[in-house]
Amino acid sequence: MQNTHNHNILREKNFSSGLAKLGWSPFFQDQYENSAADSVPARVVGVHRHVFSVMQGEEVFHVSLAGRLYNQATRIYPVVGDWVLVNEQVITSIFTRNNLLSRKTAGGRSGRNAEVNEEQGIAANLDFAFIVCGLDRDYNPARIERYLTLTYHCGIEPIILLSKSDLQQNPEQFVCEVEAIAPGVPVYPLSLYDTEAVLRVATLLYPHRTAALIGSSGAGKSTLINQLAGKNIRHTQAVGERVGKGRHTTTSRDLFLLPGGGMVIDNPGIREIGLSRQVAESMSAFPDIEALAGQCRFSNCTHTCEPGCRVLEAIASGEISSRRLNNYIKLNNELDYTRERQNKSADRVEKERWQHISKKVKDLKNRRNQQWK
Ligand SMILES: Nc1nc2c(ncn2[C@@H]2O[C@H](COP(=O)(O)OP(=O)(O)OP(=O)(O)O)[C@@H](O)[C@H]2O)c(=O)[nH]1
Ligand SMILES: [Mg+2]
Ligand SMILES: [Zn+2]
Repeated sequence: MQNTHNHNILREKNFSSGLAKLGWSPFFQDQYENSAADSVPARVVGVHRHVFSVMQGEEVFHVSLAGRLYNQATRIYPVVGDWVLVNEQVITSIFTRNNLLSRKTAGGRSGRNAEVNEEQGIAANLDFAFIVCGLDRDYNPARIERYLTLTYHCGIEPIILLSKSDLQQNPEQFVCEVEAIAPGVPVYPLSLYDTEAVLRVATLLYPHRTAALIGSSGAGKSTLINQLAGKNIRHTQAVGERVGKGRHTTTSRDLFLLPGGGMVIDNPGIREIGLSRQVAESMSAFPDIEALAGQCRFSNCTHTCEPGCRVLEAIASGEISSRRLNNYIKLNNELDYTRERQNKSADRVEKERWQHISKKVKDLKNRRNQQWK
């Protein structure tokens, strides 16, 4: 039977080189040495509801998740890039992650009691996150700042790729602009028609490194994967041809092993990156403004009109651009909105609780009245 065959391959102990190719490191080896002898490590390369594709060596197997893990209160669910232990086509445990790229989901739609700010894991154990932003109407420095905040918060090194550079006369101008908002972060132009640029990305991933591609729908993430792979392994589609409510061409997250040795994870475009409270509070994309804000005369300074505002001084002297301050303030406002929503939902929960209690009291009264009759 196919399953038994798979399992026998999985059990082969001579896997070290195969694992290294998939990004295995001493961090995981240490964990493995303390684990049950009859399970083997594998890397999650695809998640399809309750079926997980895992890779071991060159082969991909489809496995399920042990009910015990599924029902755990902590609910650690494998994501693409995770290292897991597999025994008899079942994932029996998930290795502690090096890092996890995650974002806040809007929540609340799936049920009244759904958490407003649920963290959704995107990918685990990454060496980089490639923030892909097209130099077409997708271009939006404020959005890049938000992606940066997200990656910093997750402890993942960002690299910015300005795709569709062929659509601009002077792409270097955009590179400079983005470099100014992302101090110390590599920013590269990228184009479908520029093999050298694609090669540069491939080199960043060699050997055995893993990167996730994030960016809006239509930014060119899958196009890049196809170029790195040297063949069409991902379906792509022109922005204008996208139909239906989803609009996203890519709908699944998958990890691909590239011929050059690296690994990339394709993601569906993120329509809106919700920042969780902790992320927004960390605000790491604006360390310059944060440092200045700490020196303002008033501790609750809004940096809009207050006397003794160090941030406004820095803008007057040209140290910081006013556009950058605007983005900082916008992010702050979003944080307030998130808080407000959290509080609102707490109020609603409280209200519902009281409605429930008062109904019970009413029922009880009615029953009592009936007894007396
Ligand atoms: N001119 C130009 N067009 C590009 C380039 N890269 C991608 N495109 C086009 O942009 C469109 C969208 O590309 P995709 O790769 O499907 O975008 P995506 O980021 O994967 O989108 P989702 O899967 O929806 O998240 C396609 O029509 C591509 O041909 C580029 O470098 N130059
Ligand atoms: Mg895609
Ligand atoms: Zn101030």
